[in-house]
Amino acid sequence: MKRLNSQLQDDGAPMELILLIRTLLAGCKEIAFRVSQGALAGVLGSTLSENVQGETQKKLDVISNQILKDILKDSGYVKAISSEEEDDVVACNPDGKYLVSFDPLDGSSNTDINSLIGTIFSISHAPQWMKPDDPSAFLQPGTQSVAAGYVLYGPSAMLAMTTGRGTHLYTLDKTHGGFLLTKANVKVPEQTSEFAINTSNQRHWEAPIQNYVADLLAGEDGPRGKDFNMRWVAAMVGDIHRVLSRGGIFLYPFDKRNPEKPGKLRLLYEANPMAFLMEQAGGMADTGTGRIMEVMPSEIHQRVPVLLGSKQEVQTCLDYYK
Ligand code: FDP
Repeated sequence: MKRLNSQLQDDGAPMELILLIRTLLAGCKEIAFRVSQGALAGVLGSTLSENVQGETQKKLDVISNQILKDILKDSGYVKAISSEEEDDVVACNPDGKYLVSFDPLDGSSNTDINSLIGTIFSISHAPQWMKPDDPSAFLQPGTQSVAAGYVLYGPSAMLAMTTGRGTHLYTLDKTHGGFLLTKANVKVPEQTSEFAINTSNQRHWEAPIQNYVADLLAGEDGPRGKDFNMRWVAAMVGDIHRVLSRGGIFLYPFDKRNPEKPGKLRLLYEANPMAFLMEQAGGMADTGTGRIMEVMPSEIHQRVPVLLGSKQEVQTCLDYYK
Protein backbone atom coordinates (compact mmCIF):
# COMPACT_ATOMS: atom_id res chain seq x y z
CA MET A 1 0.00 0.00 0.00
CA LYS A 2 1.16 3.48 -0.82
CA ARG A 3 2.41 5.69 1.98
CA LEU A 4 1.46 9.32 2.46
CA ASN A 5 4.98 10.46 1.68
CA SER A 6 5.09 8.97 -1.80
CA GLN A 7 1.58 10.22 -2.65
CA LEU A 8 2.61 13.74 -1.65
CA GLN A 9 5.73 13.44 -3.82
CA ASP A 10 3.67 12.13 -6.75
CA ASP A 11 1.36 15.12 -6.32
CA GLY A 12 4.37 17.43 -6.67
CA ALA A 13 4.35 18.85 -3.13
CA PRO A 14 7.62 20.65 -2.29
CA MET A 15 9.86 18.89 0.27
CA GLU A 16 9.40 21.51 2.99
CA LEU A 17 5.62 21.27 2.70
CA ILE A 18 5.83 17.48 2.94
CA LEU A 19 7.95 17.78 6.08
CA LEU A 20 5.47 20.25 7.56
CA ILE A 21 2.51 17.99 6.81
CA ARG A 22 4.31 15.03 8.39
CA THR A 23 5.05 17.12 11.49
CA LEU A 24 1.42 18.19 11.77
CA LEU A 25 0.27 14.59 11.38
CA ALA A 26 2.69 13.42 14.07
CA GLY A 27 0.71 15.71 16.38
CA CYS A 28 -2.58 14.28 15.08
CA LYS A 29 -1.36 10.73 15.80
CA GLU A 30 -0.75 11.74 19.40
CA ILE A 31 -4.24 13.27 19.56
CA ALA A 32 -5.65 10.04 18.05
CA PHE A 33 -4.00 8.09 20.84
CA ARG A 34 -5.31 10.41 23.58
CA VAL A 35 -8.80 10.34 22.08
CA SER A 36 -8.75 6.52 21.95
CA GLN A 37 -7.87 6.42 25.65
CA GLY A 38 -11.10 8.31 26.43
CA ALA A 39 -11.92 8.50 30.11
CA LEU A 40 -8.93 6.28 30.92
CA ALA A 41 -6.64 9.12 29.96
CA GLY A 42 -8.48 11.35 32.44
CA VAL A 43 -8.98 14.03 29.84
CA LEU A 44 -12.77 14.14 29.40
CA GLY A 45 -14.99 16.86 30.86
CA SER A 46 -14.88 20.63 30.84
CA THR A 47 -12.24 23.01 32.08
CA LEU A 48 -13.41 26.23 33.66
CA SER A 49 -12.06 28.46 30.91
CA GLU A 50 -13.94 29.51 27.79
CA ASN A 51 -12.42 30.01 24.35
CA VAL A 52 -12.65 33.16 22.26
CA GLN A 53 -16.08 32.22 20.88
CA GLY A 54 -17.44 31.85 24.45
CA GLU A 55 -17.76 28.07 24.24
CA THR A 56 -16.65 25.96 27.15
CA GLN A 57 -13.37 24.30 26.27
CA LYS A 58 -13.14 20.60 26.84
CA LYS A 59 -9.90 19.32 28.26
CA LEU A 60 -9.24 17.34 25.09
CA ASP A 61 -9.56 20.60 23.10
CA VAL A 62 -6.94 22.23 25.25
CA ILE A 63 -4.60 19.25 25.08
CA SER A 64 -5.00 18.84 21.31
CA ASN A 65 -4.32 22.53 20.77
CA GLN A 66 -1.19 22.36 22.91
CA ILE A 67 0.09 19.27 21.08
CA LEU A 68 -0.27 20.89 17.64
CA LYS A 69 1.04 24.25 18.80
CA ASP A 70 4.18 22.76 20.39
CA ILE A 71 5.04 20.49 17.48
CA LEU A 72 4.49 23.18 14.82
CA LYS A 73 6.40 25.84 16.77
CA ASP A 74 9.36 23.51 17.22
CA SER A 75 9.40 22.47 13.56
CA GLY A 76 10.81 25.73 12.17
CA TYR A 77 8.63 25.44 9.04
CA VAL A 78 5.85 27.64 10.40
CA LYS A 79 5.79 31.42 10.72
CA ALA A 80 2.50 31.65 12.62
CA ILE A 81 -0.51 29.64 13.70
CA SER A 82 -4.17 30.51 14.03
CA SER A 83 -6.29 28.12 16.05
CA GLU A 84 -9.91 27.93 17.13
CA GLU A 85 -8.62 27.71 20.67
CA GLU A 86 -6.36 30.79 20.52
CA ASP A 87 -7.71 34.35 20.72
CA ASP A 88 -4.78 35.73 18.72
CA VAL A 89 -2.32 34.35 16.21
CA VAL A 90 0.60 32.45 17.71
CA ALA A 91 3.96 33.68 16.43
CA CYS A 92 6.46 30.92 15.54
CA ASN A 93 9.67 31.07 13.48
CA PRO A 94 10.06 34.53 11.79
CA ASP A 95 11.74 32.74 8.87
CA GLY A 96 9.08 30.01 8.60
CA LYS A 97 7.60 29.67 5.11
CA TYR A 98 4.09 28.59 6.05
CA LEU A 99 1.00 29.63 7.97
CA VAL A 100 -1.15 26.93 9.55
CA SER A 101 -4.79 27.36 10.65
CA PHE A 102 -6.48 24.57 12.58
CA ASP A 103 -9.41 23.48 14.64
CA PRO A 104 -7.59 21.05 16.96
CA LEU A 105 -10.69 19.12 17.94
CA ASP A 106 -13.79 19.72 15.85
CA GLY A 107 -17.14 18.54 17.19
CA SER A 108 -15.74 18.50 20.69
CA SER A 109 -19.15 18.08 22.35
CA ASN A 110 -18.99 14.55 20.88
CA THR A 111 -16.07 13.65 23.18
CA ASP A 112 -18.47 13.07 26.09
CA ILE A 113 -20.42 10.48 24.10
CA ASN A 114 -17.50 8.65 22.45
CA SER A 115 -18.62 9.81 19.01
CA LEU A 116 -16.86 11.20 15.94
CA ILE A 117 -14.42 14.10 16.33
CA GLY A 118 -11.45 15.30 14.32
CA THR A 119 -8.74 17.85 13.57
CA ILE A 120 -9.19 20.20 10.59
CA PHE A 121 -6.28 22.15 9.10
CA SER A 122 -5.23 24.36 6.24
CA ILE A 123 -1.78 25.56 5.15
CA SER A 124 -0.82 28.61 3.10
CA HIS A 125 2.36 30.50 2.26
CA ALA A 126 3.50 33.08 4.80
CA PRO A 127 4.02 36.54 3.29
CA GLN A 128 7.75 37.11 3.82
CA TRP A 129 7.47 40.80 4.70
CA MET A 130 5.03 40.32 7.57
CA LYS A 131 5.87 39.91 11.23
CA PRO A 132 4.94 36.50 12.70
CA ASP A 133 2.48 38.07 15.16
CA ASP A 134 0.62 40.03 12.47
CA PRO A 135 -2.89 38.55 12.09
CA SER A 136 -3.34 40.16 8.68
CA ALA A 137 -0.98 37.50 7.24
CA PHE A 138 -3.93 35.10 7.62
CA LEU A 139 -6.38 37.30 5.75
CA GLN A 140 -6.01 35.45 2.45
CA PRO A 141 -8.83 33.75 0.54
CA GLY A 142 -8.96 29.94 0.57
CA THR A 143 -7.81 29.91 -3.05
CA GLN A 144 -4.32 30.69 -1.68
CA SER A 145 -4.18 27.46 0.39
CA VAL A 146 -1.44 25.00 -0.57
CA ALA A 147 -2.83 22.09 1.46
CA ALA A 148 -5.87 21.26 3.56
CA GLY A 149 -7.35 18.28 5.28
CA TYR A 150 -8.76 16.65 8.38
CA VAL A 151 -8.00 13.68 10.55
CA LEU A 152 -11.17 11.91 11.67
CA TYR A 153 -10.86 10.08 14.99
CA GLY A 154 -13.44 7.34 14.46
CA PRO A 155 -13.47 3.55 14.56
CA SER A 156 -10.30 3.99 12.52
CA ALA A 157 -8.32 7.22 12.27
CA MET A 158 -8.59 8.56 8.72
CA LEU A 159 -6.90 11.42 6.95
CA ALA A 160 -8.52 13.28 4.04
CA MET A 161 -6.07 15.59 2.35
CA THR A 162 -5.44 17.66 -0.73
CA THR A 163 -2.49 19.65 -2.01
CA GLY A 164 -4.51 20.76 -5.02
CA ARG A 165 -4.07 17.55 -7.05
CA GLY A 166 -7.18 15.66 -6.00
CA THR A 167 -8.48 14.60 -2.60
CA HIS A 168 -7.09 11.38 -1.16
CA LEU A 169 -8.14 9.29 1.84
CA TYR A 170 -5.61 7.57 4.08
CA THR A 171 -6.07 5.24 7.03
CA LEU A 172 -3.78 5.27 10.06
CA ASP A 173 -2.07 1.92 10.36
CA LYS A 174 -1.66 1.66 14.10
CA THR A 175 0.74 -1.28 13.76
CA HIS A 176 3.48 0.78 12.14
CA GLY A 177 2.17 4.29 12.85
CA GLY A 178 1.87 5.62 9.28
CA PHE A 179 -0.98 6.87 7.12
CA LEU A 180 -1.56 4.54 4.15
CA LEU A 181 -3.44 5.55 1.02
CA THR A 182 -6.80 3.77 1.01
CA LYS A 183 -8.66 5.82 -1.60
CA ALA A 184 -6.98 7.99 -4.22
CA ASN A 185 -8.80 10.75 -6.10
CA VAL A 186 -12.10 10.65 -4.28
CA LYS A 187 -15.05 11.62 -6.48
CA VAL A 188 -18.17 12.90 -4.74
CA PRO A 189 -21.28 11.68 -6.62
CA GLU A 190 -22.87 14.68 -8.36
CA GLN A 191 -26.39 13.72 -7.29
CA THR A 192 -27.66 12.67 -3.89
CA SER A 193 -30.75 11.89 -1.82
CA GLU A 194 -29.12 12.70 1.51
CA PHE A 195 -28.88 16.02 3.35
CA ALA A 196 -27.42 17.23 6.65
CA ILE A 197 -28.69 20.28 8.52
CA ASN A 198 -29.56 21.08 12.14
CA THR A 199 -33.32 21.54 11.71
CA SER A 200 -33.72 22.85 15.27
CA ASN A 201 -32.52 26.18 13.81
CA GLN A 202 -35.24 26.26 11.17
CA ARG A 203 -36.99 29.39 12.47
CA HIS A 204 -33.72 31.34 12.10
CA TRP A 205 -33.10 30.42 8.45
CA GLU A 206 -33.66 32.79 5.55
CA ALA A 207 -36.31 32.15 2.88
CA PRO A 208 -34.07 30.32 0.35
CA ILE A 209 -33.07 27.60 2.85
CA GLN A 210 -36.62 27.44 4.29
CA ASN A 211 -37.98 26.76 0.81
CA TYR A 212 -35.18 24.38 -0.22
CA VAL A 213 -35.49 22.20 2.91
CA ALA A 214 -39.31 22.25 2.70
CA ASP A 215 -39.03 20.80 -0.80
CA LEU A 216 -36.57 18.11 0.38
CA LEU A 217 -38.96 17.15 3.19
CA ALA A 218 -41.92 17.00 0.81
CA GLY A 219 -40.11 14.07 -0.82
CA GLU A 220 -41.82 12.11 -3.55
CA ASP A 221 -44.99 14.21 -3.26
CA GLY A 222 -43.15 17.54 -3.65
CA PRO A 223 -41.45 19.34 -6.55
CA ARG A 224 -38.26 17.23 -6.22
CA GLY A 225 -40.26 14.06 -6.87
CA LYS A 226 -38.08 11.83 -4.69
CA ASP A 227 -37.58 11.05 -1.02
CA PHE A 228 -34.54 12.39 0.84
CA ASN A 229 -32.85 10.97 3.91
CA MET A 230 -31.33 13.11 6.68
CA ARG A 231 -28.14 12.60 8.76
CA TRP A 232 -26.53 14.85 11.40
CA VAL A 233 -23.35 13.78 13.22
CA ALA A 234 -22.99 17.23 14.86
CA ALA A 235 -19.27 17.23 14.15
CA MET A 236 -18.41 18.81 10.82
CA VAL A 237 -15.59 16.29 10.22
CA GLY A 238 -18.02 13.40 10.58
CA ASP A 239 -20.65 14.91 8.30
CA ILE A 240 -18.12 15.96 5.67
CA HIS A 241 -16.45 12.56 5.74
CA ARG A 242 -19.81 10.94 4.95
CA VAL A 243 -20.44 13.39 2.10
CA LEU A 244 -16.95 12.78 0.66
CA SER A 245 -17.47 9.02 0.98
CA ARG A 246 -20.94 8.65 -0.56
CA GLY A 247 -22.23 12.08 -1.53
CA GLY A 248 -24.78 14.37 0.10
CA ILE A 249 -25.26 18.03 0.93
CA PHE A 250 -24.13 19.59 4.21
CA LEU A 251 -25.67 22.90 5.27
CA TYR A 252 -24.88 25.34 8.06
CA PRO A 253 -26.63 28.33 6.51
CA PHE A 254 -26.89 32.02 7.33
CA ASP A 255 -28.61 32.48 10.67
CA LYS A 256 -30.78 35.55 11.41
CA ARG A 257 -30.17 35.37 15.18
CA ASN A 258 -27.05 37.49 15.29
CA PRO A 259 -25.93 39.52 12.24
CA GLU A 260 -22.37 39.51 13.62
CA LYS A 261 -22.38 35.71 13.40
CA PRO A 262 -23.67 35.05 9.86
CA GLY A 263 -23.17 31.32 10.31
CA LYS A 264 -21.73 29.01 12.91
CA LEU A 265 -18.69 27.64 11.14
CA ARG A 266 -15.35 29.38 10.99
CA LEU A 267 -13.89 30.33 7.60
CA LEU A 268 -10.17 29.77 8.16
CA TYR A 269 -10.12 26.38 9.86
CA GLU A 270 -13.51 24.82 9.05
CA ALA A 271 -15.18 26.16 5.89
CA ASN A 272 -12.09 26.76 3.72
CA PRO A 273 -10.31 23.42 4.27
CA MET A 274 -13.56 21.48 3.75
CA ALA A 275 -14.33 23.54 0.63
CA PHE A 276 -10.85 22.80 -0.78
CA LEU A 277 -11.29 19.05 -0.16
CA MET A 278 -14.80 19.07 -1.61
CA GLU A 279 -13.87 20.99 -4.78
CA GLN A 280 -10.86 18.74 -5.37
CA ALA A 281 -13.25 15.78 -5.14
CA GLY A 282 -15.56 17.29 -7.78
CA GLY A 283 -18.04 18.76 -5.30
CA MET A 284 -19.08 22.34 -4.69
CA ALA A 285 -18.78 24.70 -1.71
CA ASP A 286 -20.66 28.00 -1.44
CA THR A 287 -21.93 30.49 1.13
CA GLY A 288 -25.20 31.05 -0.73
CA THR A 289 -23.80 34.26 -2.20
CA GLY A 290 -20.47 33.05 -3.58
CA ARG A 291 -17.73 30.45 -3.57
CA ILE A 292 -16.41 29.84 -0.03
CA MET A 293 -12.79 29.74 -1.19
CA GLU A 294 -13.08 33.24 -2.66
CA VAL A 295 -14.28 34.89 0.56
CA MET A 296 -11.74 37.51 1.66
CA PRO A 297 -11.42 37.09 5.44
CA SER A 298 -11.67 40.20 7.59
CA GLU A 299 -10.60 38.54 10.84
CA ILE A 300 -9.12 35.19 11.84
CA HIS A 301 -12.19 33.82 13.63
CA GLN A 302 -14.68 34.94 10.96
CA ARG A 303 -17.80 32.79 10.49
CA VAL A 304 -19.46 32.05 7.17
CA PRO A 305 -22.57 30.23 5.96
CA VAL A 306 -21.67 26.83 4.50
CA LEU A 307 -23.46 24.87 1.75
CA LEU A 308 -21.32 22.08 0.35
CA GLY A 309 -21.29 18.62 -1.16
CA SER A 310 -22.59 16.92 -4.30
CA LYS A 311 -22.31 19.38 -7.19
CA GLN A 312 -25.79 19.18 -8.69
CA GLU A 313 -27.50 19.26 -5.30
CA VAL A 314 -25.53 22.32 -4.14
CA GLN A 315 -26.40 23.97 -7.45
CA THR A 316 -30.10 23.13 -6.94
CA CYS A 317 -29.92 24.65 -3.45
CA LEU A 318 -28.25 27.80 -4.83
CA ASP A 319 -31.08 28.18 -7.37
CA TYR A 320 -33.37 28.99 -4.41
CA TYR A 321 -31.27 32.13 -3.78
CA LYS A 322 -32.04 33.59 -7.25
P1 FDP B 1 -18.93 21.90 17.83
O1 FDP B 1 -19.73 23.11 18.16
O2 FDP B 1 -19.33 20.68 18.66
O3 FDP B 1 -17.43 22.13 17.86
O4 FDP B 1 -17.30 23.47 15.06
C1 FDP B 1 -18.65 23.67 15.20
C2 FDP B 1 -19.44 22.38 15.22
O5 FDP B 1 -19.24 21.52 16.29
C3 FDP B 1 -19.28 21.53 13.92
O6 FDP B 1 -18.27 20.58 14.00
C4 FDP B 1 -20.63 20.91 13.75
O7 FDP B 1 -20.95 20.63 12.41
C5 FDP B 1 -21.56 21.94 14.33
O8 FDP B 1 -20.78 22.79 15.18
C6 FDP B 1 -22.66 21.33 15.13
O9 FDP B 1 -23.58 22.33 15.38
P2 FDP B 1 -24.94 22.10 16.21
O10 FDP B 1 -24.58 22.41 17.62
O11 FDP B 1 -25.88 23.07 15.61
O12 FDP B 1 -25.38 20.68 16.03
